Amino acid sequence: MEKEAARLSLYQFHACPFCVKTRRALHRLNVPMTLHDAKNDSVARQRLLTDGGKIKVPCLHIEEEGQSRWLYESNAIIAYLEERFAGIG
Ligand SMILES: N[C@@H](CCC(=O)N[C@@H](CS)C(=O)NCC(=O)O)C(=O)O
Repeated sequence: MEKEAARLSLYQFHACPFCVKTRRALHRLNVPMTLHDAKNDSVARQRLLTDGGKIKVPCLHIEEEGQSRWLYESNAIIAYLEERFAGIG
């Protein structure tokens, strides 16, 4: 489980309701993940903009087989996490 989750990180704002909803899903599914504060951490913010494509949170960064994918939209992120982690751990 931890090895799987090591390839994921979440770009988010502390107080954004869509981020709160997404973090709740992480807790519920028991998925440990690095969180990046894209409001106050200028390096994380810049990376989200440059590599993800826009400043919009939450955004899930997925690294798989050397490929980088940036998944926007809280509902899409939660659906991805549920498909990948529900019933594990
Ligand atoms: N439909 C999106 C809405 C996300 C959204 O509106 N996020 C706001 C923060 S609450 C945002 O990133 N705004 C851009 C900004 O503040 O620069 C979702 O569900 O993820």
